[in-house]
Amino acid sequence: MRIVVLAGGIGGARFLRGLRAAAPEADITVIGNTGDDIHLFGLKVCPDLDTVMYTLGGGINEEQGWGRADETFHIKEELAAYGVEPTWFGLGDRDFATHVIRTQMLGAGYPLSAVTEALCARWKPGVRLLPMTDDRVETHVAIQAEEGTRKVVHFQEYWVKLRAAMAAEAVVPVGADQSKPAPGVLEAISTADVILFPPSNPVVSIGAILAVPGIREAIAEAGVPVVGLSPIVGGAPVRGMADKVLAAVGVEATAAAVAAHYGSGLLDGWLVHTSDADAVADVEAAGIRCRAVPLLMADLDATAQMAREALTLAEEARA
Ligand code: FO1
Repeated sequence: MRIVVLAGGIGGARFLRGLRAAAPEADITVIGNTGDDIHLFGLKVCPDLDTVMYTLGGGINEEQGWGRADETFHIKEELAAYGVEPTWFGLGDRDFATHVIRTQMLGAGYPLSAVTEALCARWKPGVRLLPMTDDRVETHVAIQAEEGTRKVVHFQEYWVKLRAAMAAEAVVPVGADQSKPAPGVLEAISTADVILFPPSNPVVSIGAILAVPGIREAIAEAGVPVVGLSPIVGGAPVRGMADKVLAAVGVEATAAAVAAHYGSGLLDGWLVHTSDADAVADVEAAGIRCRAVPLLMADLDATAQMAREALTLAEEARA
């Protein structure tokens, strides 16, 4: 079975570990979000691609959900000693090697998709990891500055430095509208047997991927079941601060509202957590099959069970 998964960072990567366990025979292609990418110290950092690669490749810092295990931060400390900014983004020594090689290969003319393939040759994630595009896309966030004027900051500054402490007035994947799907992306979608939206951030992760012209249309026209899993449980994100960016796009932080945001034009099925069973009727009324199942990725078995539920709902929607 060919499965295509649109994935962001931590939530998407953890879900993929469960999916691999639930469907070991499946051929899984991940379309990874690159809107979180940031250029630091002359290096290109791809947080969501690296989180998927490290998580599935066994190198992730498990508690954090990002960055490498067994990390040290000598380079970061030395840069800070020189007074170089930013100091608020925790790049570890092991992680720096990934960004050095990526930047070196990009500088030699390799597209991001080829770089990602080369990095995955080491990590062997057990899935095909494709960036959503080879073109530069970086999500920026408009916030209310002190003196009541608006300021635009890079998504990572909003997320990591500012901890999303203030409302996001607008979230823009800069460059998306001029970008093209990376090689293999549209082909993977058109040959998929099922397409999954894991519990990634609906705005800055799944939303950024859908903002690449051609991807949303390809999914809508794929003619195969598209099933998503709610990242919102009981009116709040299970992890992260998705509610902050959902508000920026006028979407209420509820399981039903996120399903409606994706729309029945995209989604055939939607899983909500058992505590949100009262949302099932609303989602079904929107023309999307819905089921309430446990959606907390407490461990591999729980996550694998979620993946099985998603694949089962997809088969019901296919019929
Ligand atoms: N997240 C943080 O909250 N603090 C950090 O210092 C931080 C550093 C970092 C370095 C590399 C990387 O790949 C990810 C990193 N993240 C950090 C997570 C990152 O902001 C998020 O994973 C995504 O961008 C959102 O999904």
